[in-house]
Amino acid sequence: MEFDLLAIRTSITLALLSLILIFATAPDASAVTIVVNFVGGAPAANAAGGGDLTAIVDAAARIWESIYSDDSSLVLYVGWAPIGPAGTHTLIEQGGDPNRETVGLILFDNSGSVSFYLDPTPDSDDEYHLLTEQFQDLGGGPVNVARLLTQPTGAALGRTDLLTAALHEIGHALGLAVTNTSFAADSRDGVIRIADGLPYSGTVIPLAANYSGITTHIDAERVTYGSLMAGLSSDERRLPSDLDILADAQISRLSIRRAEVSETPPSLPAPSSGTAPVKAAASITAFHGLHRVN
Ligand SMILES: [Ca+2]
Ligand SMILES: [Ca+2]
Ligand SMILES: [Zn+2]
Repeated sequence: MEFDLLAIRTSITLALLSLILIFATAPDASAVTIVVNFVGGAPAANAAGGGDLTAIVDAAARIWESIYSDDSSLVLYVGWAPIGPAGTHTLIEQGGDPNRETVGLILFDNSGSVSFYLDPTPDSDDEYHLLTEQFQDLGGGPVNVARLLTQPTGAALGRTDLLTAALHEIGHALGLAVTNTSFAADSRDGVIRIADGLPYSGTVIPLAANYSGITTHIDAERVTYGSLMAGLSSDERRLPSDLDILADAQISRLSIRRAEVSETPPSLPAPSSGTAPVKAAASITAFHGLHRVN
């Protein structure tokens, strides 16, 4: 009898425990889910740091996932290939309402023309000693336009950060892609206007143009240096700025997870005071053509 009671208690406890586990491990009902699939290739011999491409792209995906609260999923195929520019993104499938990319391909260069830093600890930015945030009023109040980490140490010194390239290419997959029909519709006037309902509504994001027309990049000549979706240089890490976050939110009708934005990358709701001086556009000479995409 005593034994049976104990058995019953044990089974009730186990049942409760498994219920708790089910709830604890249930996926967030509303979250952007980015699934990363490695398709092959190996880094160039001049890459250093010892990190792994899939782990780095996964870390980049977690950063973007933490930013938006929509129930949406994106499958990304990633790999190394001798492409020339640091990274490329290609939209493979899109759909839904609102329209979003659902499947994409991201390749990183292994021709050796870019010397990548493969961060073995992609969840930590310890290799970069200085974080600079920039703010600029683009019509909707001073908004964060750059979260830039500089002063690299160790293997990060003199190299192009693969985590930054991954964050940048995922930024394309989340909306800023020429074949994305939402982007095509919104970019005809050369700017992305942040609509009511999003923070900093009234902000007008200028897009860069080149010989073939409007590009999928933020105009580095009109926005203070350091936006993730403006490009990237060696010896720096760029995290998504509020401007980058707003651009994809506007294009893909994504909701910004305001309650959780106080942590490292996004800090959307409260713009901090002060507009930092604009760094000379000369720094763009160090730009590693991230595009030639699409
Ligand atoms: Ca690290
Ligand atoms: Ca527009
Ligand atoms: Zn790009």
